[in-house]
Formats: sequence, C-alpha cells, structure tokens
Amino acid sequence: MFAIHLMAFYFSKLKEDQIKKVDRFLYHMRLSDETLLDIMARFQAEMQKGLGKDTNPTASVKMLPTFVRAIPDGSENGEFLSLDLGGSKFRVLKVQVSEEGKRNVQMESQFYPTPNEIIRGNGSELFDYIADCLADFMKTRGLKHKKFPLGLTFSFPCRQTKLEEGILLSWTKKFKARGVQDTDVVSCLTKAVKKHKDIDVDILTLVNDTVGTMMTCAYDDPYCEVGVIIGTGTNACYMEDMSNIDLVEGDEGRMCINTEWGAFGDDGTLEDIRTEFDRELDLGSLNPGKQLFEKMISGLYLGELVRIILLKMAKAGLLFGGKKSSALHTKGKIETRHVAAMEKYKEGLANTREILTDLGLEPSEADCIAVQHVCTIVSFRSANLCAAALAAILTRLRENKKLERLRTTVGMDGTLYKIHPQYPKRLHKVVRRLVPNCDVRFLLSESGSTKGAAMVTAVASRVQAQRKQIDKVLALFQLTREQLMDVQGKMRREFEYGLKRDTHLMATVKMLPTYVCGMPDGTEKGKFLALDLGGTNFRVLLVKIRSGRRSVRMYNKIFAIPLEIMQGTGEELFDHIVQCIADFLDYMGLKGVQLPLGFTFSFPCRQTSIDKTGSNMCYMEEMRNIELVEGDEGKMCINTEWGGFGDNGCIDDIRTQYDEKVDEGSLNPGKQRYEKMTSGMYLGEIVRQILIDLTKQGLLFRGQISERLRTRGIFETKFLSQIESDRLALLQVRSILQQLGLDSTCEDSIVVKEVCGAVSRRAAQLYGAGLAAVVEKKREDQGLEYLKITVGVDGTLYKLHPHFSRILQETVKELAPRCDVTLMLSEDGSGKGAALITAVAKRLQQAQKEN
Ligand code: 0WK
Ligand code: BGC
Repeated sequence: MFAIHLMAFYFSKLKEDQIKKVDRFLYHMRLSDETLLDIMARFQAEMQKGLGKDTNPTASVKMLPTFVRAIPDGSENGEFLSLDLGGSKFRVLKVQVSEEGKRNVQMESQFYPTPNEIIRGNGSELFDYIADCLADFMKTRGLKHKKFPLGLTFSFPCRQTKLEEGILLSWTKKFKARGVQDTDVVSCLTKAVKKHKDIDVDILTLVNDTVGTMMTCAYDDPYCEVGVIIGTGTNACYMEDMSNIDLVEGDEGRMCINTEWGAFGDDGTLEDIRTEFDRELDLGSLNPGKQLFEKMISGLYLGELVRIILLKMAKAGLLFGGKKSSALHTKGKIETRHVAAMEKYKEGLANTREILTDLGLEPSEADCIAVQHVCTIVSFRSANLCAAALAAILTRLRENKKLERLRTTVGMDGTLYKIHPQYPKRLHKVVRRLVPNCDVRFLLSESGSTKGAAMVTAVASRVQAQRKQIDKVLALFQLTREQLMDVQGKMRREFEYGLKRDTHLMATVKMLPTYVCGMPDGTEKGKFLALDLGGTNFRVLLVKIRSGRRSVRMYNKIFAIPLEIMQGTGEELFDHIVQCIADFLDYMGLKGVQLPLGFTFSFPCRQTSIDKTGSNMCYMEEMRNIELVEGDEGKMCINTEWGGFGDNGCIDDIRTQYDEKVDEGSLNPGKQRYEKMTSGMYLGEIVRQILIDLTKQGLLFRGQISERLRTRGIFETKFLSQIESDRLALLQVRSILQQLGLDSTCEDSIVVKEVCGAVSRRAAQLYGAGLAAVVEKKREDQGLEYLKITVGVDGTLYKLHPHFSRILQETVKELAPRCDVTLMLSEDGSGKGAALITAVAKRLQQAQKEN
C-alpha cells in the first residue's frame, strides 16, 4: 500500500513539473479572462467596422450579408438537392422536407473525395468534378430528368448580392483552385452542370456552412439565431438587424450575417496575442497572412501548431531529451485527431505515447505528460478565442434586442467541436463566463449544414412562391400610365355628361351647380355662423371677417355625431345639429343673436339656389358650359360629386375583388365606387380585405386570421398613414398589428407595409387622374397653352398620409403636363369657406338690391 502511495506521489509530482515546464514555455498561449474580454471588445469593434459601408473595405472581419432573412417556420416542404463543399468531406444529398405537414426531414447522401489535384487545380475542373459527382448521385438514385431546386453549401468567404449568387473573395483551408477568386461560383457550377444534358437542377441558393448549420438547428429550435463551425476551418454567422447592415438596402427585419471571423486579426489587431508558433505555422500555410484567427483555432491547424511547439521544445532540450525525428520535422504529421486523442481523459496518456512513438520518438512518461499538456494549452486557447468572438456576437444580439437578459441558441458543427473530448465543455464554460447575462443553449447540428441549406432553399422557394402570389395581388393596384390616362379620359367624359342637360341624368359624376358664382374679393365683412358636417368631425364655427385686410378670425367647437344619429332618421340628425348650434351660441354668449349661416354639408345635393352644399371636388366652371343653369356669363362653382364616378361600371376594369368586397359590405353597395377606391373611409377596409385574402392563402400570419381582423372597419386608414411612415420601424408596424390581434413576423410586416403602400398609392393616383381631368378641362376651356392654378385641398387622408400628397402631385404633373398645379392645404377646414361663401352671397345680394 505504501508503495502505491509513493508511486502516486511520484507521478503527481512528475506531472506537476512537466505542466509547469510547459506552462512556462507556452506562457503566451494562456489567455486570462481579462485578455479574452479585451479580444471580445476588439472583435465587437471589427464587427461594427465590417457592417459599415465606408469601413467594410478595410475591415478584416468582412461581415458578409447572406440574404437569408427568415428562419424556417415549419411551412417549408418539397424535395431538394444539396451540395456541401468546403468542410472535411464533400457531400451530395437529396433532402425531402415535411410530407403532409409533418415537420420532418428525410435525407439521403453520398460522400465524394476531394483530391488535392482537384481542389488545388484548375477552377473549371473543380466545378466539372462537382457536377460529375452530382450527376453520379442522381444517376444512382434514378433522379435524372427530374427538375430539382438545389442548395449549395459553399464554406468559403463569398460576397453576395442575392441568395443565388456568391463572388468568391478568397480560398481558405485546403482549397486553392485557380481562376475562381472574384468570380460567381454559382455561375461556375451552373455552367458545369449544364454540360450534363440529363440533369436538370435550379441552383436557388448558395449558403455558407455556418448559415446552413444555424438553419438546420433553427428547424428544431426557433431560438437558434447563431451558427458556429469549429472544424477544418472556423467561422460564425448570426441574425443581424437590417438597420445595422449598411451594405444592403432596407431597414426592415433581420438578415443573417456570415462574419468570416477566421480573418480576424489579418489587419494586425491580434499581433500581441499571436505567438512565434502561430507565425511559423502561417508562413508554412497555403495562404500566409490570411485567416490568422482561424489558424489559432481550427482543426486544419491545431495539430500542426502542436507539432511546431513540440519540435521547438525538443530543440530546446525540453522534450524527448532533445531528440527529434524526421516525422516531427514534417508539416502536417500531427493532426487534430491526434490532439483530440491525446486529450482523452482515460486513454489520453497512452494515446500520447502511441502517437509520439508513431512519429519515431521515444517519449518518456514525463514527455507524454508534457506533450499532453501542450495539446491542452493549444486546444484550450482555441476554445477560449472562439468563446471570446462568440461572446461578442451574443452581446451584440442582446444589445440589438435591447434586452437585459438574452435567451438564445447557438447551432454548432465541425469535426474539432464534435470529436475533441473536452472542447464543447470548455467552450460553453468560457462563453457563459464572458457573457453572464445570456442564457445560451448550444445545439449540435446532427445532420450537418445541408439540411439547413435545404431549409434555406425551401424557404427561398417558399418565399419566391409567396412573393409571386403577393406580387400578383399588389400588381392589381399598380396602375399604368395608360390606365391612369384612361381614367382621366373617362372622368372628363363624365364631366361633360354631367354638365349637359341631355346626359346629366345618366352621368355618374353629377356635376351639381352650387350657385357659388363669386370668389371673395376682400370686401367681405361681418360675423357668420358656419356648420361643417360630413368630414371626420361636425364643427360649429363663428367666423369674423374683417374687410380690406383679408383677416378672418374663427371660433369653433367640434361635436361628435353618434353613430345611431348618423344612421338614424333625418329629423333626429337635424335636431341634433340644431342642439349643437344652440350649445355653441350659448357657449359663445350669442344666444338670440341673428347671424347669417353657411352650411358645409359634405353629401351630394341637387341645388336650385345657394343655401344647400356637398363635394369632394369642385371647381369654377364657365356658365356657358353649365346647361342645367340659365345664363352664359361668368362662372359658377360645380360640385362634381366625383365619388360616384364609375357607378356605371366604366372603371370596373381597374376595380379589384377587394374593392367589390368593400362595396358589398358598405352602407351603399354599388354607389360611390370611385370614392370607395380613393377616400379615407375605405382605404383601411380595402387593406383589411387584402390581408384576409393573403392570410387565407397562407401568405401572411402563418395563415391565422384573428377575430379582430374579421371585424369590418377595424383596420382604420390612420393605420396606413402610420405604417407607411418612413420613420416607423418594423417593430412599430408589428405593434400596430399586435393591437389587431395579429402575431406577425418581420416578413409579415414588410408585406403589410407593401399592401398599405399599394392601396394608398392607387388612391392618390386615381385622385391625380381625376384632378388632371378637371385642370386640363379648365386649360382647354380657357384656350390656354399653359394653365397655372391653385387647388384647395383638405381632409385627414391628405393631411396625415406620409406620401399621398406627393404621389397626387406627381400624377397630376404627369397626366396634365401643361398645367402648373399648386396644391394648397386648407388650414382652417371648409367651415371658414362656408362663412366666406355666405359673405360673398350676402355681398352679391346687397349689390343686386342696390342695382
Ligand atoms: C459539417 C457541415 C459542413 C461543414 C462542416 C465543417 O455539413 O457544411 O463545412 O461540418 O466541419 P469540418 O468538416 O470542416 O470539420
Ligand atoms: C471559411 C468559412 C467557413 C469556415 C468553416 C473558413 O475557412 O472561410 O467560410 O465557414 O471555414 O468551414
């Protein structure tokens, strides 16, 4: 028993000495938490640099946009082919995603060798080889002559402008095929595949293996938003906010960024961390000066680092009694699988002896202990460096989400991470120590990145298919110049019909004479009562007009009109109005005072004299053109009531099924068709109808129609103005949708914004076509080459919508280029107008009495 204790003491002492010896020799490779936090901060700075448009060109960490915007949502399905090139093995796979809605993925695959003469030969031969392997795979599985969407996992840094393209920035790891750098590898592959007349594949996506890994894991865990490879090479990707990605248009939603962290330090930022061993390894590598971070971490280099260290220690007489072997001098003789074997808990030491012996060395027990510790320090540093960079990414995710605590999942893959006995534990431990405010789940990707690549392809083809369907719906609202000119022409024709006695009754645009024949000339004066009914609110106003100085002072009170009054009897409505007037006069201390009153009554009225009004567009018409009223002198204001335009079906060619739905559900089906395509009361309802239809098609809100969305009028037009505001980030769009009981994704919100834009744009364009018709008429009526005219505008939609007035102005300019139209917003609403008209009428009556 004493002998055993003596042996144990002797061994632990020996071990201690060897460990100390190695710790001294490799002092610079042991990184304290303070150093790791510093590296983490440096990496955060590099990420920011990579994301910046101006700084990206000089950034070493390229932060490449991948155009992967969505993680799988379970609705993906179909059959896909997938190629996985760049890791330690080249694989061709067929992936079947989700049969009958069941969330499962069937995969069958075949590995193909990647001989050096291929991966370091001529680029086109490399792609010919890949295409040959693909053809072989399809032949052996009877897949020829069947069209397949294909996803390419290409594990090298590629700059992408879309999913189905990737410009190779540089080869890494063992690859160095000529003539491929700075070319689009998807075109290279497409060209090679085309040589095989009997295979038909559509390369829909190119993804980096980190992206494939993240997507593979996200299919099982929706919290997964980071993908890390620690294999032959090393790299990471994560979901970044579009608003932080300068290199890609748009601020909405998120996109996956392939960091290419392997190149961290290529600009010298890690020179204080790198050791002489790292520099020697780099000089002997395929790409000196490149991928310096990767060369301190990944599987292709870890074994070589250990070899270089052992050789230096042997040369320094610290190992093997100073003896060296030719194998120890030979690059690549020690591989990462050897390092992993030497670090195994139980059989590690025995493995170490066996491996060193295979290298032609005669290691002592002490040597084996020392070599094992060398492996530990090298692989520990690798895990630490990965942890520091990963912690930087996790911190960025937490800050992007403005969270105190982040819960997330990191998808992992790569041989080093999978085969090294201690690696995962060490990495997880250090990550959690560096970012204590993150709950991180590490999820190993069981089926490699290709399942993920198939997911991206499935998402791409789903998004592509959905996009096509959504574009089909949005296209219904995109009016061509020809269509707008046609509306303008038809509106003009309806104007003429309405003005002419013979055709007036059949005209849909009633062109109602208003008996307003004069415009204010500044001599008007006095106190006037004005009522403004029919817009959003009912207002009673006292308007004081002082002559000569064109000054008008107004006092007004807004009264709500309860729905039951709005839709009750006429008598109840007018009793309510009179009550409001009485309240107002009482409030103004004018009870019993006799005052002239002007009434803005925003509904279609046939008038025989000036004291009954309504309009949505009026203009001063030449009396000679108004056959319904005696006299040819002067002008009279015509209330077009163009809201009824199209009630005869003349614009049914541009009315959509959604317009019909809105009309069917309205208080006056078949009536006011133009108004129902253009005005604030209906735009929100059109949007609601479209959203319901898109949701029924499974294109929105995962096909779930909320009770609230089924409620007529729930999607108010004010939401359009809010949602379309450029200042509103997507998150705010989502909160509006939340209020409507709609649980939306980023993509959903982008589509909702597009739908709102399409509906409001069409409305503004249709208004523009109508306005162009009337200003062109006035120009021609006045026989003018050019007409300069001001149009008074009012209304909540025009005032509040962020783009309506601009699109309206642009449309009028395009359709009536010889009219210089100024749109002037009426600051005081039409109440003031009613008082001014009353003042003008009183002035003209006075003038008539005096004549
Ligand atoms: C398996 C993935 C593949 C990736 C590889 C990385 O399917 O896309 O490139 O992991 O690990 P390696 O094979 O380089 O160790
Ligand atoms: C490549 C990355 C790849 C990583 C892991 C690196 O050398 O640059 O694109 O993701 O290896 O395979």
